[in-house]
Amino acid sequence: MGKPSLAARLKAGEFILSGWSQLSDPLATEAIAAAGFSAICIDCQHGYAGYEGMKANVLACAAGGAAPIVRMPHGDYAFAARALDMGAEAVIAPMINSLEDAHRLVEATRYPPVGERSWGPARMMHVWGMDKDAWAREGNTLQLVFAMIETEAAVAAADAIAGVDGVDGLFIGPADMSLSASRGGLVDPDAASVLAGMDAVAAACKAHGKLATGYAQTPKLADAYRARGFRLVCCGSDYGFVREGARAALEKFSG
Ligand code: 3PY
Ligand code: MG
Repeated sequence: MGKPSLAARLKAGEFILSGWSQLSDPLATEAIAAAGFSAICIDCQHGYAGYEGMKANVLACAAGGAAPIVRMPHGDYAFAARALDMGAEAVIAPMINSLEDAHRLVEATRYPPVGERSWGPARMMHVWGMDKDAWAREGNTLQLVFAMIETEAAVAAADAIAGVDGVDGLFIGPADMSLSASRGGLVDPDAASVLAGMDAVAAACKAHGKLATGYAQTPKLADAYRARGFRLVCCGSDYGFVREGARAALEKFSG
């Protein structure tokens, strides 16, 4: 791989805005990369990609020059390992609410001695130009693992989760975080509970030398993350881009 990895860019202090693939359309993913997003998250939890969609969109990221990130389906650790084997530079795991969840995640996604990820990196060795010994040494540091903090329980456990060896960072889900804090009363990514969750995650990541990251439904939220030292913010889905583009075109053409 000629370009610096996502891991290297983040560890060097770069702030990265990532796009978001919900539609599982490789052409849309490639277009988002061409527009300048240097990373794109393929959402396999609430987006429409299954395994084949994930595969096609990882390749589309490569074609468009963006780092592929995969949000795995909730609790599907086998899928996470397959996404890493396919070429995800980072995996985002939804609903990591406890130390036990974090250990389960690490077990599936990290090679020994950190975890128990099973060996099968044929494509990865090719992409990174490494032989098996080099990949066994480097794989755990070239591919990132993020634990999603998106419930009250997860916020309470954020410090413990950030302290787990093999977890590279925490990733906030503001919609679920506000839903959990309000006991189902509201979904408001800009809610005070989300800002408090951001502070807790920023402090936990700082204490353990990990990366604070998150999803931003609005530009205001992206700014709030950035002000707190978050380094990777996912925003702007393909679905939203199509809807907003269509709305703007209607306004323009209807005079
Ligand atoms: C949330 O806001 O809950 C998310 O999972 C972001 O996609
Ligand atoms: Mg969520």
